[in-house]
Order: sequence, then C-alpha cells, then structure tokens
Amino acid sequence: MPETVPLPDEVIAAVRGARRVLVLTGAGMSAESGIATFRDAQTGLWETFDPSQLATHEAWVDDAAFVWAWYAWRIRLLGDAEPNAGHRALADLAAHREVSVVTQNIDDLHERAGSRVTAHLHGSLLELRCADCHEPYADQPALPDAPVERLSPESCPACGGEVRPGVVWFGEMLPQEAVQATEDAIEALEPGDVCLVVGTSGIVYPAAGYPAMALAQGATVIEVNPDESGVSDMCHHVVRGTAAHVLPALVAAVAQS
Ligand code: BJW
Repeated sequence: MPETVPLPDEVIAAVRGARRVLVLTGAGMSAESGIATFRDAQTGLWETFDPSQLATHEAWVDDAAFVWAWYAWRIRLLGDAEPNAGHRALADLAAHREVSVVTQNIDDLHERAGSRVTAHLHGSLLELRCADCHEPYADQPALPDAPVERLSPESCPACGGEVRPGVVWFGEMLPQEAVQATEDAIEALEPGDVCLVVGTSGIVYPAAGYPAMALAQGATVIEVNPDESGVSDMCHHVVRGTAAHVLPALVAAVAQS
C-alpha cells in the first residue's frame, strides 16, 4: 500500500484556481517507471563513471563504442518501461486545466501516458541521427540483451558516419524550437496560474532557470520532489513526495472541484 502524501490545502487551492498549469519535469518523473534518474543511472559497468562526463561530445569522440553501449542499454530498458501513475495523472489533468508539459527527459513516457508534450528540452533517446551528416537514422538499432562494455554504433546509410542518440549533451545547444515553445508557454502564464516542478535536481541550465521565469510571470511555483533540489528555495510550495504518489492525489483533488 503506498504511503499517503499529505497535500497542503494551499497546493490544492493553487491548482484548482489556475487556468494554465505549466509542468516542468525531470528524471525523477520516470523513476517509478523503473528508469534510473540521470545521476543514479550509473550502475554495473558504468558505475565508476561520472554521467556528466559520459553525456558529452568529448566522451563520444574519445570512445563512441563505450558511450553507445551505455545508450543502447538505456534504450533497451526504456522499451520495457511503462508510464507510471504520475505520468497518467498529468495526462488526466489536461481534461481539467490548460496544461503544458515541458520535460528534460529523453524518454517517451509522457506521450505514452497520453500527454501532448510541449518540449523535449534534451532531445530523445529514440531519435537517432548521424553524428557527422546529422541525417536522422530510421532503422532499429541492434540492442544488447544485457549490459555490454562496448558496442559499435550503427553506420549512417547516407555517409557511413557513426549514429548517435538524439539527445542534448553538455555543452551542446538545446533544440531551438523546444526552447522557443518553452518560453512561449512561460510567457503565457499569468498571476494565478501554476508552475509544477517535478523530479528535477534543478541544476542543469537553461532548464533550471525556467521556474524563476515562471515566478517572474506571477505564477505559483510548486515543487514535487522527495528531496531538496537546486530550485526548492524559490518555490512557493514544496511537496516532499514522489511523482507517482503526489500527482495522482493532486489531480484527483482538482478533478473534484
Ligand atoms: C524524484 C523521484 C520521484 C527521484 N519522484 N522526484 C548557466 C550556468 C552554469 C552552467 C551553464 C549555464 N548555462 C549552460 C550551462 C552549461 C550546462 C549546465 O547547465 N551545466 C550545469 C551542470 C552547471 N548546460 C548545457 O551545457 C546545456 N546547453 C546549453 O546551455 O547550451 C548553451 C551553452 C553551451 C555551452 C556553454 C554555455 C551555454 C545542455 C544541457 C544538456 C543536458 N543533458 C543531459 C543528458 C541527456 C542525455 C542523457 O540522459 O544521457 O540531460 S544531462 C542530464 O541532466 C539530463 C537531464 O535531463 C538533466 C537534468 O537532470 P534531472 O532531470 O534534474 O535529473 P537528476 O538525476 O539530476 O535528478 C533527479 C531528481 O529527481 C532529484 O532531484 C531527485 O530527488 C528527484 N527524484 N526520484 C520525484 N520518484
């Protein structure tokens, strides 16, 4: 039986009173779907490596087979994962309020739960492309049945280059259309609207700056995270619980109104 999360009345009232809800999600959103958070993703073969060093163009250039083995295994794990109750609650919320979901996550669990995602700020694990000519790679990559230390990346049919995951690594620019869509969603917020910040450490920019931008628009900023994050201090309300526990309770309370 899941523990009950006490939801402050002000949090329920804020979402009830909002016309628009901007939801900013991070890796914690998918943790209860069995997808390890970014900073917990280092298990087994990769546990001695700093993920922020692996998720870089430099790491790819240095040893693409090592980096691709990490991503290929994560693609395999995502195929076995399902949206959790938190993803489904956010999809349900769209029946009651105008909802924009902006995610840093590279999985497709919001979409599979039924949400229309405004922006995938850090790209997609499933959209592969050539590292050289940037052509999208449409074929299914060969995935290992168990973690392997090295795996040769697929070859680009257009130029023979190495195929990389369509994610945004540190030091790379975010997709311009995702940034623009996010800024448009933030600018649409008015006093009385809500920004829900779910399951992010709040340390990776520019995403970590978006709650402050929502605050500047006059929105009520609410964090859902079992632990303190880099943005906790600036939130109006903090709910210390997990996405799959808190969000269904919150959306049920809003739906009753
Ligand atoms: C739960 C839970 C449960 C657990 N329920 N919650 C300004 C200042 C300083 C630096 C910069 C700056 N602007 C740009 C930078 C540089 C850099 C940056 O931010 N560095 C900081 C680390 C200091 N940013 C960039 O390079 C970005 N590019 C850019 O800005 O381009 C312009 C530019 C270029 C060059 C120089 C300057 C500007 C690109 C960032 C790309 C991030 N990519 C990654 C990897 C994607 C691929 C992959 O996954 O392998 O994206 S990094 C990684 O971090 C991943 C995530 O999306 C991202 C955020 O992680 P997140 O979601 O917060 O996850 P965790 O694991 O850290 O935290 C999980 C949280 O969940 C925790 O809080 C838990 O408590 C919680 N949780 N269980 C709810 N059940």
